[in-house]
Amino acid sequence: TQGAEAKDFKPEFKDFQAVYNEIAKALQENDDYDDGSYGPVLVRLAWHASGTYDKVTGTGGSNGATMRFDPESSHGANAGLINARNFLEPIKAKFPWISYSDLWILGGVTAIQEMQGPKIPYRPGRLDRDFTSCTPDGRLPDAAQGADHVRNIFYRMGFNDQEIVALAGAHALGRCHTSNSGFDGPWTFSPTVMTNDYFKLLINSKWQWRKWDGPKQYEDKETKSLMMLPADIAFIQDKTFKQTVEKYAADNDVFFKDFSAVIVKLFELGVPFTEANPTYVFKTLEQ
Ligand code: CCH
Repeated sequence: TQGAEAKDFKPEFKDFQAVYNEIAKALQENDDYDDGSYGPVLVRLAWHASGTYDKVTGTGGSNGATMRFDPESSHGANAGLINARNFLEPIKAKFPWISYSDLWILGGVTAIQEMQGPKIPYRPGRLDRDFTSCTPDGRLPDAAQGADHVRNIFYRMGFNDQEIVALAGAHALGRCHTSNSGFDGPWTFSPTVMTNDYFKLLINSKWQWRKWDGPKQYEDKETKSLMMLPADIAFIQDKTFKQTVEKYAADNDVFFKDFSAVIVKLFELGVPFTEANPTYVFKTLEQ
């Protein structure tokens, strides 16, 4: 059934689990990328595909996978995500029945679970759209800005303050690349493992401006090997945000539970599911 065309094939749980397994195996096999994993960049692809959503107009969101096309593929915020899209191409070739938009989100779900994160329930049903559905530039957050900007961006998608902080915990993963954003470095010491370390470090480390030629960013005073963006430091400068940072720094289980719930919400923004779309919880490769 693997090679069947979309029109004559009704995929079930086992078919999506097979795609999950293939992504998970490719993550293991391609351990020469960045800090040893394509996981973080897959999470970022799923987030940038989803985070264009505008609740007022109902435009954007993960339904469509419009980042395949110009102008969205060339938006500054999406620099470097070609690596994630290319990583998933052989998976798409092996399972042609899955839409790009379902595949990109499954890539994010797989990456989070395989990097020891919480289970992320998944609903298929997204359909690909063409370039005419590309969203305008400027819908994703600008890392150089602070709490007001972050609120404006995420309120537009329909999130509240607690949900914004929970989502930001994804910065436990991955790093900034001067070639993509101009910023440089990882947020945590274990950028390929999902933890609440982002929150712990925000609270417990001393953050100072880094002295360098690049864009304004923070470094930890002690090791100078970690970074925070101005938009990250906003979460401890703003009293309301900071309370939630403290909650997640104190309890990884609470963070994992809230992170799972809010990333499911992110991944489903603007997706016209019907009653016929079941929710799947995938086994990790280890299980
Ligand atoms: Fe992020 N993020 N992000 N981010 N992000 C970057 C990298 C990752 C902001 C800015 C940046 C979320 C929210 C925000 C990831 C997940 C999420 C980079 C570096 C910048 C800049 C890109 C580069 O140079 O390659 C800002 C600003 C916000 C909010 O205000 C949310 C929400 C999520 C997911 C839920 C992940 C993962 C990465 C690492 C990517 C990699 O390639 O390692």
